[in-house]
Amino acid sequence: MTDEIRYFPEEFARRYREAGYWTDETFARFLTDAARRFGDNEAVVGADYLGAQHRLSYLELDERAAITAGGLRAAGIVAGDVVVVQLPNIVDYLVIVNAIFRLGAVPLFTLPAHRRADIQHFLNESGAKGYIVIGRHAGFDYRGMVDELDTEAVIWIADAEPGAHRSIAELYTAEPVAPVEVDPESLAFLQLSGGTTGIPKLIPRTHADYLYSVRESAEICELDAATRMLVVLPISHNFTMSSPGVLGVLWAGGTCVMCPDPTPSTGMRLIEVEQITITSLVPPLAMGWLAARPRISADLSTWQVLQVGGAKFVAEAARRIAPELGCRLQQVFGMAEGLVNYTRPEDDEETVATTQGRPISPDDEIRILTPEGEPVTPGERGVLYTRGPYTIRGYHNGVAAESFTDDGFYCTGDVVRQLPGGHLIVEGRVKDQINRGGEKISAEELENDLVAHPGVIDAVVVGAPDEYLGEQTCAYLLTAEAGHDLSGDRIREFLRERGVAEFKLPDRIDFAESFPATGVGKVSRKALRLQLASWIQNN
Ligand code: OOB
Repeated sequence: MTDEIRYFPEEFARRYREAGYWTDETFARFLTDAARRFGDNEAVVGADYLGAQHRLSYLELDERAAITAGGLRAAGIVAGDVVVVQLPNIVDYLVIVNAIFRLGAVPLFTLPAHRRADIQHFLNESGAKGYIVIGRHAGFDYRGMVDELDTEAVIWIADAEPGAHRSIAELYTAEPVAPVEVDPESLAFLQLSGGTTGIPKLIPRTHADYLYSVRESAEICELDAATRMLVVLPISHNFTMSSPGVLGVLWAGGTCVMCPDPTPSTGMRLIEVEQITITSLVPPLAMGWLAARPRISADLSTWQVLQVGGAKFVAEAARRIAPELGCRLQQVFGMAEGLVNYTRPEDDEETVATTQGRPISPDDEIRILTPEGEPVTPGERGVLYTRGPYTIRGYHNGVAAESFTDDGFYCTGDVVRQLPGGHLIVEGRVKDQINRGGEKISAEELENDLVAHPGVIDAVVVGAPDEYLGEQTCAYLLTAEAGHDLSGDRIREFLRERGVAEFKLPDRIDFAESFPATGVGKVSRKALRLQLASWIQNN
């Protein structure tokens, strides 16, 4: 199947090709090319879906991906087909995703934390032909969830009950297949947007645009064949995937070490045992690791870099990283839609502690605008708009077109200011999203789920400051008068039954008799936020 959609206007595509940003490289060949260059180097270390430990070389990983691709093809998966992937950080993740790529098929990366409502939406919205999911992980049984899905997609459950579903073991015994030829400017995979609207959006990334960001990220972060990355955050997240992430490591010939859980004790033990050089964390985890360091006796002397991103890392915590953990900090401010900023190895300590970095590419165009859409005076704060060689021009199926300007800039919804050297400081945001320690929650989506309860007349969701998470999620509910015995716990239970993921459940639920209104009669989220902030301070 050929992919007729052009993801960038030709004028820009030509420019990015001529600048050498976009090449003929594709994800179909990615691992095979790496195996040719790095053969017997260790590519991945970690557990498989049954808990058995593995150390796979580049050649072994590529061979497994070739066989798995054969299994997918035998089941009818062909180029252009979408396959939803929901796996934790296990070695199978890299085998399966590279197998999908090899066929020119299109993985859709979901998080292990997603639940039925999200997965159903992703299956529908992408027209997926396959869904590959772990059976049981972190106390949750995905098999029960799978049985409630309404889909025609072929489903593979990692450790399926015999007879009930296909197991991924079936994929591991086929005839190997060679990588197919695909257009480098066609769709490579679908990534998920953190979400600001009522429905989670799918982000179409092409081979050429994404590989450019992977190669440059690996260069900026100085990865090479000696790199040993501890993979703590879910691989499906753009940060862990490509900033520089597992793809950056595989491009550079290094080793990805899968971390089974994000606790500081597990992480630091693995840093010592596996001689880790780099890892990445969201701010709450970085704070947790700082707090735990004194009581963990681990030799962390190989550890060179800790990347922190996904949410604002406060300068006070940033300054503690080098003295207390013994490694260098790198701040990362990125988005699955494209633009990624890094502080650089050559930046001075103050820049690393107080900024969120500068863009990857000289052709990342940055506009910082006032609410009226005028450019701010340089150095002043405003809303960040961006366009460039790896930033999307639209969402999958054309949804939320209002997030893009007529001339193709993506409105990030982040409020930033830019220093003369190009570094950005994230100051806040205008989008209707809660950033709960790096996990993004759309206020509108959650409000829609809340008003689905028969006892709820209206709902407003806002973020409130939280010392650990940065923000917590608070829901205000206007309730019907009688007949419903409501409590926060009952509401949470209702959301769970609807298939809403645990990380989206409100931390606080308040029942209100009315909502403060703005002058134009809309609910004032600002007033609610202030009310909450003062409540939190006094409790
Ligand atoms: C990363 O990607 P997403 O798509 O989950 O979320 C993007 C949003 C940004 O628009 C911004 O609001 C926030 O997350 N964000 C940060 C930040 N990094 C991301 N806000 C403040 N400081 C930071 N350092 O979160 C993501 C993607 C690639 C690399 C790193 C993070």
